[in-house]
Amino acid sequence: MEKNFKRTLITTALPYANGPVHIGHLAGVYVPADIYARYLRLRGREVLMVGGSDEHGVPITIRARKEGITPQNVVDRYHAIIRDSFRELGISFDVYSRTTSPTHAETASEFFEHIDRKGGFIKKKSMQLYDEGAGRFVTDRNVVGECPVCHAQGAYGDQCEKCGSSLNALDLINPRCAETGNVPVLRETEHWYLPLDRWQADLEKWILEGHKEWKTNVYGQCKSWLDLGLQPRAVTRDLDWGIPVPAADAEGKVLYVWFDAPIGYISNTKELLPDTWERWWKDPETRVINFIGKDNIVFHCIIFPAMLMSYGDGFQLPDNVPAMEFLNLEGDKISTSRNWAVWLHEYLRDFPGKQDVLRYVLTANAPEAKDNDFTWADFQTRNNSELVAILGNFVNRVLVLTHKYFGGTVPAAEMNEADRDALAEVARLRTQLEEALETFHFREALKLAMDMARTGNRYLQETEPWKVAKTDMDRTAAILYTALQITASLAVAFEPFLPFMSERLTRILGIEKPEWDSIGSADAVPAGRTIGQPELMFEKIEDDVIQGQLDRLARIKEENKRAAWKPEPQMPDVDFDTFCKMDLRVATVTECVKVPKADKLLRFTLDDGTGTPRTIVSGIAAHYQPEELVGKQVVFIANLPPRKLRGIESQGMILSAQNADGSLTVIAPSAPATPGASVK
Ligand code: B3M
Ligand code: ZN
Repeated sequence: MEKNFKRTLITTALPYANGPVHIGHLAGVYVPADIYARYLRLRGREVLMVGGSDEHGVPITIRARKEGITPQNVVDRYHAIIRDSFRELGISFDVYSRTTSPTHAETASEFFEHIDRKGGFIKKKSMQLYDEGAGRFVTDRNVVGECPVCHAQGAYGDQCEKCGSSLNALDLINPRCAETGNVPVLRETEHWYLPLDRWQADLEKWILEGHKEWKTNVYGQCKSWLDLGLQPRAVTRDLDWGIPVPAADAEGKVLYVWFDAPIGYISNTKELLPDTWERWWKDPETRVINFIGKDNIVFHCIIFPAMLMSYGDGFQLPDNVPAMEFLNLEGDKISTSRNWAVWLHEYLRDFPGKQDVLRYVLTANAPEAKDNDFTWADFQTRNNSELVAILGNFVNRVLVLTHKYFGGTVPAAEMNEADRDALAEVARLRTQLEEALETFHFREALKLAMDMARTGNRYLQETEPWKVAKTDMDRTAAILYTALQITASLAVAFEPFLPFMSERLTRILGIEKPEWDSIGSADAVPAGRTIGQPELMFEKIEDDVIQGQLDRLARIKEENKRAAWKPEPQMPDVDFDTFCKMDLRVATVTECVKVPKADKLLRFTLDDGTGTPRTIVSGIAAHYQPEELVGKQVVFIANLPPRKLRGIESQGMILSAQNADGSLTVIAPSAPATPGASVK
């Protein structure tokens, strides 16, 4: 298992170009993959990091139809946003392409044809739902109806969100097409299937015996799929958006998005390296690592490997698939459709120059072994009490003191045991850091890098150069020399995590090419070198900035509540006579005051046309100031038996509407009506 590989190919799940990327994508895939790629490069290893947008699939066509634009318009828009925001966050892709590229169409088609020629598919006829009005087959996601399991309404063709059951679209009761509302009919269709069952034994051997070192969540998911017994999976769809199936009798059919997307890793490598791409895919000395989220495990560990095996020709299977769990936001599941997310492009706009802070917080909270939560309060604390108070503080003190005592020139020094111990501690942490990174334990790795900064702070606290400088400049020189070496170690050790800080710090220290092995070394910054002016590496983030983000989320919650609101179900019928017994009338408010010691109650005095003022107590004080109602007209029920509320006799009930947000609106005639007029 422990093989000596020559090079590492890092692939990152291709995000769907039907929306921007958010912190969940970043924490689960792109930040850890980038840390790993940067680390390997620092160690001088041969690395390629491949990414790109996933531009096919049903959600893109739904979005396009909703907005009245073409699917190509949708993916053009989001591909640009995603690509640019990744770049700005410093995700160091060697290539970031897209699955609508010509190279990809060619590669994916050839992949299909090759397997087809080898007899690697089977063809099967089946009945599928068809929308005659729209003239197309309805995909499982696109049909809604009554759940056959729990009988909830609004279940999707592939899943009921009420009871969580996986469904077969054909089993839905009273199915309708979600977009058109049409009732679908059954129509026969024929598709290509990848017979996964043929690969069952090979996959078991490869994963269950060969990759016991995989993360427990990944290994466990694979095992349960394999234990269930693999079934043939359709790899084509009846759709008009996607790569046309390159075969006879395939009119109106495209490759299933999960067939074409992983091939995107290959196409994108090819696009970057048209002549040498095979080295990265077919050489057993290349180690392939797939960074993905947990919902993509089966596709990367079972289906794509079965595709690669079917193709043959030396394609290498991944050596590891370090899938992450999910990141939540303020206690709720991140959701693109509910806009419940921190979007990367918005973060970059709201926090210019703070890319490293986001990278830091997402790594410190990476959902490695279980789902985790991102909160703005934690974001602020980690910035203020870790980045500013520990790392920034150490670096700043060292740079400032070097300028203060030695005019910015690294002093020559005679190190003592304490100095050497401090550097030895940093070197020891480096070994642990390597171990953590090599095994994909990124949170632990970041903590170890932070421990190096803590070591630096402790060293300064113990040696107190600001005191020693009053009596012994030789000793001060040795302390600052040592502290500068630790600073150089930090600049390198943090490069995978905080590349922007690292870049500034190496520039200030005059380090041209950061090298991993220099961490803990005693001569990374030689005596006699003049270093740059001190700069603050991190700034405090104030409460009002955090509050602004929390307010935004609160607004989204409100909007979602409103959007999800549904009118109450209609009540059972009443006969007309019963209705006629209700005496509804109009009145003018002549007086309205708060009822003392009752938060909710207002006391109304009404002119109901009888000449005798009528008193009604109503529970709407939370929604109206009493003054604003005086002079207005209301509708009330006159013939309810009087009721005592807080000692006041209430003679009827004022009608109001209960809104989606829970507020109440008093019902009034649309134009002035005669006080006492009956409402018919
Ligand atoms: N676009 C699904 C996702 O974003 C899919 C990944 C493709 S990786 C080849 O979760
Ligand atoms: Zn159900």
